Amino acid sequence: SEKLRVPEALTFDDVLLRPKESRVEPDDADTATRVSTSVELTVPVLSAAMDTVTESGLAIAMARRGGLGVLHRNMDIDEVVDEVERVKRADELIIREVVTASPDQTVRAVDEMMDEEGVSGAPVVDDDGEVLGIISGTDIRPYLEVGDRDEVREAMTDEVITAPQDVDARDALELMYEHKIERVPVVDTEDRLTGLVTMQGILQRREYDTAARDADGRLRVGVAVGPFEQDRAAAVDEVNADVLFIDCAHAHNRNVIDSARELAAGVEADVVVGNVGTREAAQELVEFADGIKVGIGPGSICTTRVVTGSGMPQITAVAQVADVASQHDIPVIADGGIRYSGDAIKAIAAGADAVMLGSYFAGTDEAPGRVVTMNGKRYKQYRGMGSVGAMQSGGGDRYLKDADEDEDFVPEGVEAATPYKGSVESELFQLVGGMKSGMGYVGAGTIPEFKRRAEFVRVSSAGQTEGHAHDVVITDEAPNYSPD
Ligand code: RVP
Repeated sequence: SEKLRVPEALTFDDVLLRPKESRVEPDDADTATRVSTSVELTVPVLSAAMDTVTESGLAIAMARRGGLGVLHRNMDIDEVVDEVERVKRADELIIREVVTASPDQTVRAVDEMMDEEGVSGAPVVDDDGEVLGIISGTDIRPYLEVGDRDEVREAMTDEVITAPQDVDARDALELMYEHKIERVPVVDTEDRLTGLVTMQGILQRREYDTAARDADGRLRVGVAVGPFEQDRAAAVDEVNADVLFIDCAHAHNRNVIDSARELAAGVEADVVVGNVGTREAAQELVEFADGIKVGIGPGSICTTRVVTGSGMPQITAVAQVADVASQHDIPVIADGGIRYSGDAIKAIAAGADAVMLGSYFAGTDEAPGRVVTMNGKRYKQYRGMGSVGAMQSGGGDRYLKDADEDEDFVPEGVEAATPYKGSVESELFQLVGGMKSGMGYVGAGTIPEFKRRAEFVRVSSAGQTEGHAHDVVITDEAPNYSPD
């Protein structure tokens, strides 16, 4: 029958990169890429827009290390606006939420307050916000010991060095060196406090020299938005979100496309649209999208393929979309199914410009949720956005046929646990390190060159078994490998 003459579609385990002559040492491989037409990253990795993965904590960590976090949309619009602002403020030169002391507080109260807030000094301001002085641990200690004159007004340094509103890092550092101080309050023309620059903040910005930053030097952040959520899109655009991700399980849908096109036209931010997995879908999206996200059913917690009988193995899906998108110079993001660094670099070989991961990051400290212990091993919760739990707790209409009807869903995801992994820093180091080694095996020093040069070979199931650790008992855990 004609019906049974079907094309083959491949996924990660079906292919390997064919090794090629190389002069590229992994350390020298440059992973710079684009996630959307105007947003560049030094690290081609995104964390998934899921309520057990990306909130401001992980988004800050990702952007500092050159990647991008995409905030999930299981929260109200004002919450996500706060979250965007949190990321945008994280590495700002001028801290805007300043812990202040008042002149008639006791030094003991200020000491406790500074302890609680985790700061080692505070500007002292009057009721109008005018800066009267500055108080630090060193000012307080002797007063705590002696204990007679214990008002802040007595203990503070009142010859306070301030900076004007347009201060830059260089000026601020000069003031700090000249006066041997570690923090400089920023004031308006009437001496009212508008912010604070700290030595620690300046050094921290220097430490993250490959961070993903916008034109004003603030960290970049992505935000997931439903295809029909014009209000959410406008609100996060207003607070300078860098990339909006139209978040839909099947974006090759007329209503979704029409609405997404309108939404994209109304915002300043770049707009990535997904998910899709075919050439025809890509053809539609290249008309208006600034990036295309690929993945129909590959996710670790995703049951779309089993529940609906549809999907597209991820390597073929990425390759099909990239064939079309590359002709229009639109970046492609491979979303879901990545377990190892090798999968990530295979996705790029298939044509993706960047990869998005959920389960890989859900177990880190920076992801929301607490650590639980089962059978003596530590885990964190990880659930699909189309799982019953995620859909019940908010705007999980990604998988709902009718967004108004929030009972009786047909879930397309599961609720699970994933091994606890510690800080995201070492996870990202392993992921990106493995990807760079992959670039070395193919002899490509940059991502665009790698995409041109990479070739696949088809792997049999015997070949796949051979590729994993086999016929041994693993005695020590490797930081980047655990057998499934
Ligand atoms: P993974 O990295 O394999 O854990 O996959 C994460 C991706 O899975 C997400 O970025 C999203 O595209 C998809 N997802 C999220 N929820 C669900 C679901 O409930 N089916 N799928």
